[in-house]
Amino acid sequence: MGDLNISDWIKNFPANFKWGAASSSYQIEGGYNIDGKGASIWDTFSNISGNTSRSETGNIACDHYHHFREDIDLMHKLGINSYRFSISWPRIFPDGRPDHINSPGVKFYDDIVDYCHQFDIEPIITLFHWDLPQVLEDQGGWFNPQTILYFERYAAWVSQHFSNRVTYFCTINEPQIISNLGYHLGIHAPGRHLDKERTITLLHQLALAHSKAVTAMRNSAQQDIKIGFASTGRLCYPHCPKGNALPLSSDIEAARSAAFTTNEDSWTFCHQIFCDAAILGKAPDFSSIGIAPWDDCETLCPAIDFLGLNIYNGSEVTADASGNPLFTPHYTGFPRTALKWPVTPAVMNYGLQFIYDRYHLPIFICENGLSCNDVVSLDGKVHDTNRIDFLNRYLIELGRAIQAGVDVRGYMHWSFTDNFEWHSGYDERFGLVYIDYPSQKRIPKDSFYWYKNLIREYKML
Ligand code: GCO
Repeated sequence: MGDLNISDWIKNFPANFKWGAASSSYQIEGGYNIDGKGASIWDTFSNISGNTSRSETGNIACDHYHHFREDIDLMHKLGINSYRFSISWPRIFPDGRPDHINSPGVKFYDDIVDYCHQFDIEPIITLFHWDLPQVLEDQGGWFNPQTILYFERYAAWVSQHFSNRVTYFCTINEPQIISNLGYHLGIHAPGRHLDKERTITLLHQLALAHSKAVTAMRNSAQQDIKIGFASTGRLCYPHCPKGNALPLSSDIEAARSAAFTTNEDSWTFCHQIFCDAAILGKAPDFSSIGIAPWDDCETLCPAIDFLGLNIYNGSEVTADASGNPLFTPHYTGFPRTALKWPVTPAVMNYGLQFIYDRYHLPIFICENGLSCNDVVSLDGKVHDTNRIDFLNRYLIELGRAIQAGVDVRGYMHWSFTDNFEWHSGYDERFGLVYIDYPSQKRIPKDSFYWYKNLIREYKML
């Protein structure tokens, strides 16, 4: 059977599958200082010259603040049934405190949620996608217990206000990246350079904030809601022989072991450093880097309903004679994205199986996609054949994971439109929709129509 096309796999996808796309507030909204919005650490960080590529900022971004109806009209045209976006905490609570609310900010998100519902697009809200109120950072940020209290109150407020129209919520996006890039390497906001111990402490604070938020949201919700968080980290996959031959079981187990081994080169970019605590109530293993285990993990794991995974690529592993993992170097000319990330579709199958076997939670792919050097061709279209091939390959592997028994509930493509790629600025284009930034014109790429047709095929099953 031909399995080189997702059409051959689409029937494996479960009923009521959420076909969506994702974004985040700072990367798309713009309107960084209008209508009462407070400053976030990303407003501060990106407006310091030199902190981002060509000192680009999210001050305007895709101006989603003024174009959100046009964007949601395009989502309707795309045919997605869910849209994952994040709320800018300081747009609702300008200084982070729950006693100072900004009504225009609330109205913006009310309008997004209500307009999505007009087209039967299910909103999925992320509470924290990195834009911490600057006022709170100035008061010690996540190290200050008051910030965690305010996050808990913010989460409770969002749950109470939106839970009559929103069912799915992510508390925090990628705590691993927040701690590593924002607080250890300092290439993301707030640009700190903490040592390993303080970085791991920061990660613990995020786990504490997550746990408090989950409980507060459940207690404030108007109806039953589903809560999770979005995790990222190194995942591994076994050497996959050509054709339909299965990998060696020894390679599969070596890849599984490597995926969850925290060592010197993976201590900030792995799922288990957050998920073991937040899901299993187990202390993540930091012994390889000389950090003592957390002693309160049983308090960090209130039950959640799903695990969000942001998966882009992984590492191939084989087993040596003793069964120990050996990482396969990429051959010369290995396929890569515009950001030079390797293209490794098999990780969407085996990486997902390893995660599911360890955490036993329903899974949402909260992010998957690639940056391409997209341009508008002379015919006025954007022929992003690399993205179509990437989507086809990764979704086939997602189909294999589902066939292997992984409970996958949805796929949110990263991203709906091109947007601000953090310290890399606007060169990196991840969208299904091209943004011409000077004019803010939206141009659906060829991949938009490919994804649209796939979703239509699924609906016709
Ligand atoms: C992340 C963030 C997104 C990125 C995307 C591409 O995973 O880093 O969640 O905001 O833009 O993943 O890097």
